[in-house]
Amino acid sequence: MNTKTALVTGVTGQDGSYLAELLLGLDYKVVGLYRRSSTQNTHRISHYLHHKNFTLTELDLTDPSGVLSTIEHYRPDELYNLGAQSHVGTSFSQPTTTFEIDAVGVINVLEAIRHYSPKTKFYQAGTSEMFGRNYTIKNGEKYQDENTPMLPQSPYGVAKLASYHMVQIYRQAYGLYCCCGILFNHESPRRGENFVTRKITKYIANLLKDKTIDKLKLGNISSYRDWGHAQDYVKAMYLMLQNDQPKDYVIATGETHSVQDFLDKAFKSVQLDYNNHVEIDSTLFRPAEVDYLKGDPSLAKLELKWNPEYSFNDLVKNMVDSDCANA
Ligand code: NAP
Ligand code: F7E
Repeated sequence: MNTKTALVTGVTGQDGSYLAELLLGLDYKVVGLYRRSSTQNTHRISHYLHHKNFTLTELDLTDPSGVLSTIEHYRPDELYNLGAQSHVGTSFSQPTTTFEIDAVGVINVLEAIRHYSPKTKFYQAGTSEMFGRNYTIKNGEKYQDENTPMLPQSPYGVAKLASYHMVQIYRQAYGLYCCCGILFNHESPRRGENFVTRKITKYIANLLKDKTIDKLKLGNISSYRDWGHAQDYVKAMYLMLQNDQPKDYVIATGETHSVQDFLDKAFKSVQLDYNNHVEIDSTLFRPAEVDYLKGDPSLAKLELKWNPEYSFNDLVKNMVDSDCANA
């Protein structure tokens, strides 16, 4: 029997919902932390809300006293910090809020662990957005790995980079077990509907139901992303806290595809041509863009024995099928 307790911030989000599910399956006691909202936003976790080992508790990461008292109360074995303002586009219109949650919020958690629960193992949700436009060239191929210098291109990337450095400082200065996953894009049927993949698959499902709907408006479809499946990626988070020592890892598939590739594959999977249904809307372009992301997950594969199960084709199919089934 597992007697471990894990705290998961952002439990109502895509990753939080899958991670809590994984930990419950491993017999953990899971405390899911969510931010209060005026309407119910627990649809992703409704199937285990009443699980005997699951507790749902309110916490806003920007509230230092709430963070301190929650961590002091539970003194968890593991804490996964997934709560964030995670939309890159929104970070340009709400830079201060993004920094408060994604950077200062992380300091709140690290301070609480340092003072009240120094044995807690801490996972911070880092991101490939921290690399910005930088890449390394190996064997003629462009990619990003743990040694690629980071130069973010968005307020979101800057906030996440600040928290990445904070994690390293708390590890070195105070000897805490804290680490940062450098995760590339990961999607699923639970992905928020304002991220490009889900916007596309949700549109396809609506189009199949009603052929008269307006065209799908998209911004820059020539950027490249390394897209994996969220269910594979939460396993890597768990493995990082079971490691011999705290260390930061790139988690990615090692493949890159353009937004246009995703569009093409998703529409073709239901025998449609995206060219007949998509309109480019210049207002959806970002003030600065990350053009190319392709991660090298070799270190995580070697040291964590992490191996993703979903291919790019599986991911697209899973998302289109799920949206069509629920339309
Ligand atoms: P998500 O679906 O947007 O979930 C984020 C969660 O954080 C939501 O539950 C959100 O609650 C919560 N949250 C927002 N502000 C908060 C606050 N002030 N206090 C407490 N909770 C707050 O994001 P995700 O895709 O699951 O990503 C999980 C984490 O990984 C995030 O930190 C994200 O930045 C990072 N990440 C994601 C990816 C990816 O491709 N998915 C890649 C790299 C890193 P509300 O519903 O109330 O907003
Ligand atoms: O954009 C382009 C957009 O918002 C992908 C987050 O999980 O991954 C995610 O950030 C690309 C960009 O993801 C639309 O300009 C075109 O080039 O789906 P996205 P993201 O910005 O890569 C990283 C790793 C994270 O950490 C983040 O939390 O698609 N694009 N048209 C569009 N994007 C959106 N959202 N909407 C459009 O209409």
